[in-house]
Amino acid sequence: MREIKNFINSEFRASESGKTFDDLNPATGQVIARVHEAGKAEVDEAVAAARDALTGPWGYMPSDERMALLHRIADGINARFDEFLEAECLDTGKPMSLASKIDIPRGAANFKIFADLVKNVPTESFMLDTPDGAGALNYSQRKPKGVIAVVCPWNLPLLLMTWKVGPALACGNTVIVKPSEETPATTSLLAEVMNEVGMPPGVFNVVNGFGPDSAGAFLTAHSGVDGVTFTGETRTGSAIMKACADGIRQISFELGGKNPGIVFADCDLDKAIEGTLRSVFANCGQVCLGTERMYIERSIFDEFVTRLKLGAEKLQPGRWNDAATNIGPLISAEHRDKVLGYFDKARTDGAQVVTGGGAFELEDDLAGGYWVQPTIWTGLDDNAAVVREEIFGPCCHVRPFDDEAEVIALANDTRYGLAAAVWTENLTRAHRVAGQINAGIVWVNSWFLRDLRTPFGGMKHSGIGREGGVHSFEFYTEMKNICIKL
Ligand code: NAD
Ligand code: 6OD
Repeated sequence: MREIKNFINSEFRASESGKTFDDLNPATGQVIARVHEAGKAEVDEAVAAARDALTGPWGYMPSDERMALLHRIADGINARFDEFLEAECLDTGKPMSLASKIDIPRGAANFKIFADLVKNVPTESFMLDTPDGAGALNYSQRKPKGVIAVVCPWNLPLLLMTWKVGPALACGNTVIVKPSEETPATTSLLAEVMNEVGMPPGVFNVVNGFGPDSAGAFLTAHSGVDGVTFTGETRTGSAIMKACADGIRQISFELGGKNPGIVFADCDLDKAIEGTLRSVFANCGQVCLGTERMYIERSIFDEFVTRLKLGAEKLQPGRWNDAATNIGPLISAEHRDKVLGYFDKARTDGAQVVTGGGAFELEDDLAGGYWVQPTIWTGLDDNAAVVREEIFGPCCHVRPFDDEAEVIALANDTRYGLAAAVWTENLTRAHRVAGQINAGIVWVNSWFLRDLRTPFGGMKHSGIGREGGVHSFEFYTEMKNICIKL
C-alpha cells in the first residue's frame, strides 16, 4: 500500500503518533493510499522549519534565482505530468479529459505566472516638498509576510494549492500546506519536485490531516504562522477566522457560492447550452464557480430546458482513463449522501425533475463509487433549499424570467457573491447587466475563462480579499514606505 507522509524541512516523515488514515478512490470506494496524520508535534516542527527558512538561504536568495527556481518547479511538474495526472484522477475520480487540460497544466502554470509578475510589478515612489526646499523621497518596498499556512479543498487539489503556493513563494514567504484529507496525493508529489529542484529545506512543508482537532486546526491556531490563506466552505472559514483572531493574524478566504447563470433570448443558444453544460456539470458540479441557479428569458425557456436535458443525458460516467468518460463521481460517500439529500428535498418541495434525481448504478469495481446523476429541476419557489443553498453537485434549478431588472434582482438575492455567467449577444446589455451583479467575477458568453493577472475572490459570504495578479501581493507581502529627507 502506498504511504503518504508529512513533509517537513525537506524530509518525508512518518506520523509521530503512528496515526494514519485511508485515502480512497471515489470512483470505486477502494483504499489507494495510507496517509500519515500530523499531530501538534509535527505542526510545531513544520512551523519551526518554515520560520528558520526565512532567515536561511531562501531569505537571502537573489530574486532572479528565486524566480528561476519557481520556473524549475513548473518544469518539474510538467516533466512528471502523467504521474500527477494519475494521482489527481485517482484521488478525485475526475476524468483525465478534464484534469489533463485544467488541473495539471494550471497547477504548473501557477508557479511561472507569479514568478514573472513579481519580477515585473513596480512599487510606487513620491517626491515630497519640504519647507527647506530640499524635499524628501518616499519609496515603497514589498517584504515577504513570513510563514503562510495554505489550507486546501479537494475539488481542484493541485490547481487550488499552487494558486496560493506559487505567489506565496514568489514573494519570498515560506509555506506549510494542509491538503484536504480527501486528496493528499499531488501535494506529496509536489514535495518530491521541491527536492528535485533544490528548494532549500523548510521553504515548502506539508502536514496531512483533518480540520477540527487535527492538522488544520493546529496549523491555523499556531502563533508562528503569520497568515492563513484558505479555500473551502464558508462555515470552515468562519472557524479559521476565529482561530486567527488570536495573534491578529491575517487571512485570505475563497469560500462557497450559489452562482447564477442568466440566459437572454438574444444569446447565441448553441454557445449558451454548451457553456451551461460545462458550468453546471464540469467536475461533477464540484467547482466553486459552477452554476446551480439558471434564469432563462421566458421566450426561450422550453427550448433551453429541452436542449440542456439532452446534453446532460449524454454525459458519460466511467473510469478516469477512459477517453469517453466526461463525468466523474462525487468526492466521498458523505458528500454523495448530502447531494442525494438535496435531490430528495427538491422532490418534496415540489420540483419537476427534468432529468436525473438519483444515483448512477455502475458495474464491477465502479459499483462501490459515489456516482450521482446529472440533475435538472424546474418549478421550485425562489426560497426552496436547492435554490438557496450551495449543493456542490451536478445539478441546477432552471427558472424563467421576463425582464432584466427582475433577473438582476434574482441573481443578487443570495448571501453569496462569487461568480455569474451571462449569455447575450447584445453588447450594451452585457455591460449593463455584468456591472450590476454582485459577484467577484462575471463571465459574459463564457465560463471559467481565467486570466491569472486579474483579481479573483468573492463578495459577501464567498470570501475575503482578492488573489490573482498583483492582488496576490497584497496578501503575501507587507508593504513599507521609506522616507528619505534630502
Ligand atoms: P472544507 O471547508 O470542508 O475543507 C477545506 C479544508 O479546510 C480542508 O483541508 C479541511 O481539512 C480544512 N478544515 C476543515 N475544518 C477546519 C478547521 N476547523 N480548521 C482548519 N482547517 C479546517 O471544504 P471542502 O469540502 O474541502 O471544499 C468544498 C468547499 O470549498 C465548497 O464550499 C466550495 O464552494 C469551496 N470552494 C471555494 C473556492 C473558491 O475559490 N471560492 C474554490 C474551491 C472550493
Ligand atoms: O482558477 C482559479 O484560479 C481558481 N481559483 C479557481 C477556483 C475554482 C473553484 O473551484
